[in-house]
Amino acid sequence: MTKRILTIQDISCVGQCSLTVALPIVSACGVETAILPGSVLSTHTGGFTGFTFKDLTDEMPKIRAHWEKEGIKFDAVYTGYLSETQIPQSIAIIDSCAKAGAPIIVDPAMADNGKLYFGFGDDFPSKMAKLCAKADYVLPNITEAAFLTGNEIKLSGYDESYIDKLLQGLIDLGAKNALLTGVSFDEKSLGIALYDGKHKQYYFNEKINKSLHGTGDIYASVFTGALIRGASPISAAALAADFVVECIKNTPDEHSYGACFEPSLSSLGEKISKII
Ligand code: PXL
Repeated sequence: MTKRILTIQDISCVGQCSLTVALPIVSACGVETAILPGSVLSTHTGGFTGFTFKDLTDEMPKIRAHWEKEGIKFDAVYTGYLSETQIPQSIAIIDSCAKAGAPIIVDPAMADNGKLYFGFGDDFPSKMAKLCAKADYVLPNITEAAFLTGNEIKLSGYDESYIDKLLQGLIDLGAKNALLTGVSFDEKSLGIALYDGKHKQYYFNEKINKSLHGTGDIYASVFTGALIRGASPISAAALAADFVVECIKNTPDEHSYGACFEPSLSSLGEKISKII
């Protein structure tokens, strides 16, 4: 039977991130995708100025109450960029609308390249950590993992012991599995580390020296879609990494605000069929 997931994150109308990425990608994976927009912005907050922001937090308890009345439940919940007030609301929705045993996937989208995103205060990571505690899979980049675990941010020149500290810190928050993105031990490769509290696995790709907004959202969306279709966590993590590399390669230099994932969408379902 087709699975139905819920994804909670913002709509950035223009910018190839959050819901405009999650909805097409998870759907292309063959998974019904219900959405809950936490806010509507004219664009994302990275690289644009003067964007609009409409907070929809007030709608969240009303939407939850209706779903509770209708008995609407989800086979997984996947959260992304949220504002502070949307974190407790998301936890309440997970508690009442996720089916028993439904995987909870948390992308703590709040920081990159050593800095919190525009508008997030220094106390935001501790709030996001509460949502991470509910996660079956938490998917931070290195900057986010360092903020969440209170470790120093190291963007290069680290070794495995640093990655181990971040991974263990994420598990200590309460997450069942930590999937860390943007891991690199040398100039040539970039990849992920997956840790379940006992075993650690890595997957690497060639490093492309191009950083594009929204690639974390593309990564989390492919991972979620593949996992819910039945792929193992490491094969979903690897497929998502390959997909992001393909999208970055398909993005012309003059396209600066996001990654062009659209040309790769049509082959995604077939790629998932090969790994399940
Ligand atoms: O890609 C993460 C993201 C999502 N939504 C909004 C953002 C960002 C990153 O900056 O600004 C609104």
